[in-house]
Amino acid sequence: MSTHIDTYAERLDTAALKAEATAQISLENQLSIDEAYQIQKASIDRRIERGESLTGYKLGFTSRAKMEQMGLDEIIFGRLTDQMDIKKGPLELSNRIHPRVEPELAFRIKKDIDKVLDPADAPEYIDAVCIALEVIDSRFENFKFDLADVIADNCSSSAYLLGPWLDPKTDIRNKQISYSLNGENLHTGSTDAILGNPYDALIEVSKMSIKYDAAIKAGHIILAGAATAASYVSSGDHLKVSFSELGDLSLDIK
Ligand code: OOG
Ligand code: MG
Repeated sequence: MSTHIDTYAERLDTAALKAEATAQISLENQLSIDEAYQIQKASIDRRIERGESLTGYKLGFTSRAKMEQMGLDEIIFGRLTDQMDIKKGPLELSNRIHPRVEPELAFRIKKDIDKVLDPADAPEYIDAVCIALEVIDSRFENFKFDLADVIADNCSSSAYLLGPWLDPKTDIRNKQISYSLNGENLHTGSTDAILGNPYDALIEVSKMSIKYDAAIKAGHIILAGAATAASYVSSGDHLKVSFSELGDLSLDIK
């Protein structure tokens, strides 16, 4: 593996470990998208060498709200580890830089995905679905990045919180989402804001998996991407997201 891949992987991994922002890589080096995914993989491999295990993958920029908020419009994918699962919370701020929280849906995968799925195949691969929150925490200064930067930085992944797993046949289409912080409504949206149909997240992640040789296995979790913009959180905040009949998720910020 070439050294600049390892050097940047170490730089991003260290920034996450120390909760200290680093300069955008794009200010000094225009990485290709392939190189950015190699850096992502190498930085997650460092976590795996420290004892974490891969729990699945996430998609990013699957809704217009997110594309507009971050100024990027290509779908990206990142890797999730067991250490990112914060169960019920609270969210610790001390080991993060400038976290933001966003509402998501998650799928649990029933059998290994070894091809690009089409919409008709998707149900066979879904073991369960749930409502979820994702905590993103760019390792770059001022939460600013270009496409290659954010991919190298594992798509800003920091933590996730999953609701109870629901029957895979649960209707997750077109459910109203309302996101409030300390009792004040910040964002509203719909589960269909994710790609126009959240099941399409499985199609997209299967394409990424084949293209970048990132095996999706039975039991893996897939985060479909945020349905609304993300919001910064600070110590003492109480966040609540309701997903209509699918339920509510709350998170305290410590
Ligand atoms: C990149 C990650 C995007 C999503 O759900 O769209 C993402 C970022 O916004 O920092 O996780
Ligand atoms: Mg997300």
